Amino acid sequence: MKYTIILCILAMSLWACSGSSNESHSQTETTAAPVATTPINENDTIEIIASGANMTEMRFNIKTLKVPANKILTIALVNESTDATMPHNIVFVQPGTANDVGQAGYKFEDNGYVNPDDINVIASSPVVQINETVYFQFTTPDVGEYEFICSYPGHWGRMKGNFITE
Ligand SMILES: [Cu+2]
Repeated sequence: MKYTIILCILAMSLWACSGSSNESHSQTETTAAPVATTPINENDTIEIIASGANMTEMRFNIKTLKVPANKILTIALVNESTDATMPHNIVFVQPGTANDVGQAGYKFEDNGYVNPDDINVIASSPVVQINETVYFQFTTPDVGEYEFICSYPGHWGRMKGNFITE
């Protein structure tokens, strides 16, 4: 009787082990899946998630945002960070200007860390605090390959990606 129970427990833990390893395997695949969003229709809202509890973990959940050119786009920027020192924004900029816009941003806290006169800024979101979501809308530029960053001080080097309109 005891043996049977032990065998049962053994069998169950083996099954549980293989089950959980399968789970983590598929989870890894999900994380590694292509991060580009597919083209969207006008009036769709694109959700972009910023996360990470510190300066090395902070990230956007997408590396490439691909959308139609010259359309009104609504972005929902979600801040899933759990650390209050991690506010974020998202700033869409002209090609090759991510570093310049990012570096200039820290002087403009009152304008969400974006220089209001910066001609390289296409659009920028308000700053979103942790556990909050901000929505903002803008018209996408002509067909091209642009960039996006978080211009919160110290973030733009890590939090950046490609913004493609087609
Ligand atoms: Cu940020």
